[in-house]
Amino acid sequence: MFKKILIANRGEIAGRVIRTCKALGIQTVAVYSEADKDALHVKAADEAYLLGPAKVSESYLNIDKIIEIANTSGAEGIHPGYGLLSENAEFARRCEEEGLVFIGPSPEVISKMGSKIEARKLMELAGVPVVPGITSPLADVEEAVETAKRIGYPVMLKASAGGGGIGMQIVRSEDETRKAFESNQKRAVSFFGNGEMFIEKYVENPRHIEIQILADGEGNTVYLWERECSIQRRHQKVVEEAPSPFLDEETRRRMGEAAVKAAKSIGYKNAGTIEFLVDENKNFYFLEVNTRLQVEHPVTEEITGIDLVAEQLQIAWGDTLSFKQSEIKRNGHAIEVRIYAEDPKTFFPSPGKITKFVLPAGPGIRHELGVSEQSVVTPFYDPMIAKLVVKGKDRNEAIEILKDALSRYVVEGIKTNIPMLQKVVGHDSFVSGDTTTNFVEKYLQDNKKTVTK
Ligand code: MV4
Repeated sequence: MFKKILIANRGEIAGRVIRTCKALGIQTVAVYSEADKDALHVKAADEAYLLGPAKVSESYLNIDKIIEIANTSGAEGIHPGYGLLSENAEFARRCEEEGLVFIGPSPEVISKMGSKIEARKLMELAGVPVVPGITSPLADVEEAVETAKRIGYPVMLKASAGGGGIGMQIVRSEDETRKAFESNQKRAVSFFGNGEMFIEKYVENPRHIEIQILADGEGNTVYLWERECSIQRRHQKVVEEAPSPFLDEETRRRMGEAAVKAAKSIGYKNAGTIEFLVDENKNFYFLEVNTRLQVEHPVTEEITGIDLVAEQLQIAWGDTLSFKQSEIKRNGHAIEVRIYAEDPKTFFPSPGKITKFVLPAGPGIRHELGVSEQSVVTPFYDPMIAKLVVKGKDRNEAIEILKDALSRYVVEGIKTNIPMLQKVVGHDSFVSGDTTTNFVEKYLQDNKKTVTK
């Protein structure tokens, strides 16, 4: 096993990785920006090195500096966490070149899955169900119009390099297609430096259900059930749970097997997630592959009892998976809510000093924290400050634990989305399992539309 690794991240996920390293006897190297000199991950690690100014381009995205610190500190590998450099193929390649183990999939896999069109094409070839649509980029607006007509409205126009809903739009007519094509292509160019666009049939009222997979270097690939992440606001997930209240055992198994097929077909190694859209009739369609550990990984850990970070480290070190598919259990129900430093009414970030931070404790309550009392939340990074994860013997018990925990969760000095989370979790539609992707729009009087502009 590794003796020492560097964690190229900050916030709760850096703390999460350090915790497992401690349990496995691995020394940890933190990196931080000037804005994070007092951050929790700096204190938690065995060593910590300054990267540079607050701006991510000069700190957490500074590949050269991170690699230099890894080499001089004697780290053998780098865990990228999520976001930041985690899905940057160039970073993974640079690590390899420098003899550092990138704790994640290969640069080739990251790069292929970063292109939504390429991913669609590969999955279609592998026999994984994809939404009806095309597998090569649209040449121009005329081809977009022809393709949309052939597929049948409504369709979804998407940027191949897309993420976070950018460069994506539902279109319901030829007129809309003409208007949407150029504007979304422009946005894709400015955000991703890549204007490749494609079209898919629009799946109405879908759920977002993703499958966690683990794959070692010998081709052993398993699925660790699903996470339902349908409750989102503007492509920002808010509540995630496992298992999905929507799936039956048959669909669950079919989705798990499709995810394993998807992963094997591209030679996936390490932890990954295969995202699917699931329609009202439980038809599922491949959406994308997330080539990283995800924010919501703890709900899978809670129901399986498997430490996903430990698995990532073992796989990256070259170990064989220590369990077979049939040995992966599923127990109880877990729900995660993301605590954001934001105004619950305007949804604007709410930076500032946390003057009081009192966390609920009790059976079934787990915290992943990026801050503590007296921490200063700066405007430079993602406003997620913590995750609250609960586990019950069933969904109803998990909801009760979550409601109680949220009612006892005290954060003062900054605003948080806790009131909004309480509305979601207390809503009859949530309790009954009606968790589709339009939940927030439909039930929470959030008049800002999610996809259409
Ligand atoms: C879709 C879709 C409906 N039909 N594709 C949103 C994020 C991006 N990765 C893909 N997304 C969607 N793609 C087709 N063909 C609906 C969405 C979508 C969505 C998906 C998951 C979670 C929340 C969502 C909110 C709005 C739209």
